[in-house]
Amino acid sequence: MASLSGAAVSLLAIFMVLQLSSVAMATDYMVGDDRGWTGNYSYADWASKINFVVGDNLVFKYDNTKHDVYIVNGTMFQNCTVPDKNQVLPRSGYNVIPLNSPGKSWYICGVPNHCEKLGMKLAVNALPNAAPPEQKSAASSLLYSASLPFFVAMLAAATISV
Ligand SMILES: *[C@@H]1O[C@H](CO)[C@@H](O)[C@H](O)[C@H]1NC(C)=O
Ligand SMILES: *[C@@H]1O[C@H](CO)[C@@H](O)[C@H](O)[C@H]1NC(C)=O
Ligand SMILES: *[C@@H]1O[C@H](CO)[C@@H](O)[C@H](O)[C@H]1NC(C)=O
Ligand SMILES: [Cu+2]
Repeated sequence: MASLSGAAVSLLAIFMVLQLSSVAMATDYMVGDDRGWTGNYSYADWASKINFVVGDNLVFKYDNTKHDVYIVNGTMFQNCTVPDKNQVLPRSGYNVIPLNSPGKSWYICGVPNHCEKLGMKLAVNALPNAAPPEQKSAASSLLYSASLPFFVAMLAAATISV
């Protein structure tokens, strides 16, 4: 009957969501929120309110006629040392940087004085993902395959009764 196959479809939808949820945990963080990547803003304060996790993305949104983004190391961050120009991220005004590994990473603006005078410097500490993605997806696919015979039976019942 219609309601039976409807229930089967909802069940399938639920399990698809369960499957997806193991990869949908990553968060995109707009650096500086509505201000974006600009001068006279405390990126230390901004970062201190967020628990970054491996898999999250940093999104740098900026006026590309005024600013740029470099990935640096801790020493260069502290000294506002700008790397070689060829290391600048594509000056598109919108750079998405995945936090691929746990630990600290550092970002500065390379325009003269913007790092040291305007505070355009960001340090982020990414925590390891609580459960490794492969563990989570293994658990949900186990759930999925365990429920599959049930789902097939419901679908068969629905088809037969039409
Ligand atoms: C930032 O602050 C400095 C000093 O207060 C000021 O001269 C400058 O115009 C400001 N820059 C921006 C982009 O707001
Ligand atoms: C940071 O990078 C500079 C330039 O590449 C290098 O000389 C320095 O040793 C690095 N420092 C750390 C702590 O990795
Ligand atoms: C960073 O600054 C410190 C102290 O001001 C200085 O001793 C050091 O040489 C600087 N390092 C770099 C890589 O510029
Ligand atoms: Cu800048």
